[in-house]
Amino acid sequence: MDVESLEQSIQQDISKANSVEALEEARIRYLGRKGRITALLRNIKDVPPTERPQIGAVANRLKQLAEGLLEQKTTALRATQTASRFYTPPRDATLPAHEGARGHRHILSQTVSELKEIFFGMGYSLAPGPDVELEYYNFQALNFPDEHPSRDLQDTFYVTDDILLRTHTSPVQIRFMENNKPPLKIIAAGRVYRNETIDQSHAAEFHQIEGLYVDNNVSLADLKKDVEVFIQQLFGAKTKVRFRPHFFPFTEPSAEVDMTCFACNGAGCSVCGQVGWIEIMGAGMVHPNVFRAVGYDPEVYSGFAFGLGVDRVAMIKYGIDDIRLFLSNDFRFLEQF
Ligand code: FA5
Repeated sequence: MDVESLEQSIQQDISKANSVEALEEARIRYLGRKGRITALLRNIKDVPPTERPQIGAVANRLKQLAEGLLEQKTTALRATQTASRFYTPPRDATLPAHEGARGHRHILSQTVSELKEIFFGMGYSLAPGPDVELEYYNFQALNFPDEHPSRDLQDTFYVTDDILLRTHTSPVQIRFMENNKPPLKIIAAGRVYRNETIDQSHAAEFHQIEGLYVDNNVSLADLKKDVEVFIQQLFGAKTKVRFRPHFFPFTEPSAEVDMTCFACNGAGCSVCGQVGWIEIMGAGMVHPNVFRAVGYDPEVYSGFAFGLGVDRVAMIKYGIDDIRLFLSNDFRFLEQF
């Protein structure tokens, strides 16, 4: 038997073993039931008695060597395994950061904020009002007579006979005037609901901003000035504004307000249907019956009001050709803004 080469291979095999499994294989190879050192010890009985002490001593030394090396290696392997569980690869602080998916405000909320800021800058403050409204505030106090066909102007979602989803932001005028005395200059912003046939420019749920200014000597000229200042701040100083006579039960005289088309500057194009103008809001001088409903004397006070469609403004401003996109929840659309 070549003791020296056996000793060498024990040392090599154990030092090469780099996993618990490889180490176990090495143990079995030398110290297992059929292992080489085990065989050496078992075969002692077959050698002549005079050689037995010498062979026995060699076999025991190899056994101790193998056991010692196995124990050392086991401890070393366990230590690296424990360490590797806590190990995290070094970080490269110069790599660009991962941009996580981040949300942002909806384009309509952004537009409402922008419009509010313009009005705040013009001296208006914000008045609140509910989406679910009494019929009285939405219609009656705003001079829509009972059973009058003017109520059909706005097809209504009724909750009960006298509760409905507001069809416009004008009821906030009544709520505010009931609780405050002039002079007052407010805007109201929020959702409105109409039982409409939906198409490219008509939604059943859309957004309005209402304006109301009441004092002793408010005139139509004041209304025109504020509307003009607002539109020019939003769309640029070159934008022109015109008032077309119209009818609203709660204003007299009433008007629809047009601005020169942002796309063709008034020349006529497909955006404005070749007319050069785009309708942007309804407006007028507060009707005396509205003042009477809130206990104001129409001989003492006068005022103007206007109501604009926020969705339409956003469509004009950002060149969006279908109002339905706003509530479609389509990320490809929303992510553009
Ligand atoms: C009104 O709602 C009046 N309350 C506005 C008003 C207030 C007039 C104060 C006078 C004084 P009108 O129904 O025209 O008016 O709606 C006002 C604006 O809302 C329209 O100019 C338009 O921009 C927008 N609008 C109306 N219907 C829809 C709809 N179905 N979808 C999207 N926007 C609409």
